[in-house]
Amino acid sequence: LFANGESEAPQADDGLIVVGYAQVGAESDWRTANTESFKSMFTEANGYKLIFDDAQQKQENQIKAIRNFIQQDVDYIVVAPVVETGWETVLGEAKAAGIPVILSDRQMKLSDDSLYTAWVGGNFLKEGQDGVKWLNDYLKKNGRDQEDLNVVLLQGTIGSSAQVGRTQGITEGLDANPHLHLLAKQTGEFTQAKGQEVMESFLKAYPDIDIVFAENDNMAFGAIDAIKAVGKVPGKDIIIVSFDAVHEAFNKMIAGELNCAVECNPLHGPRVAEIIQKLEKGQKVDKIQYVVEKVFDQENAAEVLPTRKY
Ligand code: GYE
Repeated sequence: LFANGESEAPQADDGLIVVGYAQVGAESDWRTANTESFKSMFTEANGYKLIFDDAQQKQENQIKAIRNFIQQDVDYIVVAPVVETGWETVLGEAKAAGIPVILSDRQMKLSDDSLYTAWVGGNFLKEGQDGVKWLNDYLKKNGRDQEDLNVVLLQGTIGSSAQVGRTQGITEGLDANPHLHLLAKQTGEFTQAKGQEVMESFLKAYPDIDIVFAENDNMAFGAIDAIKAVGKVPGKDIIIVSFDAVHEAFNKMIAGELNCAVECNPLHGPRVAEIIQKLEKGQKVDKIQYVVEKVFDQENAAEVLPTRKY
């Protein structure tokens, strides 16, 4: 109690490390798992106060959130950037305020890499390459590698590093195989509803689609519904390859409706906490930290599902 009888204003961050997390949104199962990973790691019991912001897939909202974090003088700012570009000004403000910025999940393309301390996430280019490699192996195993096949691509949020990397890996891989013909590519914004809508329009425009690449599982789920609606069998009449490998993707592989899910691990909470703990101790951290990821298909889905964490 103060002399005037008033008690000190409660300090929520007493002794706690305050972390502001500028999250992309809630567009997919992957994203929900990522949010959950941060919320369960950055608890008071673990010594943190988390200020969480959902930007609803809009960069302008994320910029506002970061400015808010700066104003509140948080100890660390974590950003999963919606898109790659356009961050210099606001990160310059964080730097001027002396607040370290850690990137997680998607990357930024910056003119000055000293604007962030470290990044941890998946290797999206490699994921795209792995998806095509799986397809080539699968076609060979099934005696279809000499067949001419038509492909469509459902892309993620245009300009996000997850989209940029996966699209590059997929399209370069398709270009290298003269039997695979990319008919069209379009964004489905990483959501199931938009994935379904775009797939419906693809099916109308192109009656002979053999293969779909969906840059995340949720768009693949939408595509599966669109394919069923035109009386075709997903996973058989049309081969589907997707990315993330969330629980429901395993269920769909076990049901025979999805052929392949390239893993992208969303459980970055503990990884970011480890970076923060090192920085707290004054230790050096690796600037770029890729998470190792696998590829799953109908042959191993049932066996692997019980061990999946998201
Ligand atoms: O694949 C998708 C999510 O950035 C890797 O964002 C992430 C992607 C993930 O909406 O499901």
